[in-house]
Amino acid sequence: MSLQLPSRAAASVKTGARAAVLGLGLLALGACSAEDKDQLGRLAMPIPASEQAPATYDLWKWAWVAAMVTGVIVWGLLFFAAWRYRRRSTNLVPVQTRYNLPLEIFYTVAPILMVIVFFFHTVQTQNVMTEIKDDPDVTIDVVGQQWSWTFNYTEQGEGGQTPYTVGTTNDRPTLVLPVDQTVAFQLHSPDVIHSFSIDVFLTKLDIIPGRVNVLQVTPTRIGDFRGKCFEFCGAYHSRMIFDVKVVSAADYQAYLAELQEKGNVAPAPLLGGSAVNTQPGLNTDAEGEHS
Ligand SMILES: [Cu+2]
Repeated sequence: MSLQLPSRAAASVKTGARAAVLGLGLLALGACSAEDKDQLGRLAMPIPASEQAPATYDLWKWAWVAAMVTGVIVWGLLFFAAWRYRRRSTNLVPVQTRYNLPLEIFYTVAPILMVIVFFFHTVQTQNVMTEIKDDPDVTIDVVGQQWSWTFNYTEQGEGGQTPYTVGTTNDRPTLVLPVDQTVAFQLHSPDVIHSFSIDVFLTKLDIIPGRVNVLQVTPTRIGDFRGKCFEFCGAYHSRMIFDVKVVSAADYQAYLAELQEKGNVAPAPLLGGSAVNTQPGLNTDAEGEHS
């Protein structure tokens, strides 16, 4: 049984429903701040801040567009078929089609083509992300350890020494990077698998114990950002956050000099191992070691 309304009443119910949906939609959009709307436009991606980032951003954006187009076609065909070939009377069965060769060829070939296109663009993006130049401007040896980071500004101090910062679970470290310079991150782990990323760079790489993975990024925007470990690595994984400051070349040199002045300098990069377990702050019994 279906609800029968007089046609004029039905029309006004429809108009009312449409107005309500439109009103709610406008209200929802109106409630968004300009920042939210901007985020919607970027489909929640952070604003890219590296030379490599646009490749990931484009892949993300166009994958969404492709998915939406596919969705609209599939939903359209579904509703069209359901409506067009609906059962029109109780004693008449609609035409039962068992085979339709052109249609079957279409829905076999179309997804294969889509996968090929996605694969092609994914490989292209991956090539941008993993490209390694022979002469990066700056090399930073990064150690991801349970559960913080050590950043070694490799051989960038006086006399080829290495200024460094060490974070602990209690004390979030800061990574300082020069703008518009290619930075090679050499990634080390003395314990378990971690993953290194600064979200605005739209790239990341796993850190595997026993091998050195290299990620090269060229920051393009001065500012304060945030990085973190993207691989669940144990109880305090959530503390593996670090601050990132992208600064001018002059400010970068000043920062290195400051580290040097504070005595945060070593003859060679600190790559974890036994040093990690003796870090101040990691051992909760070692009261007072951590300031
Ligand atoms: Cu981790």
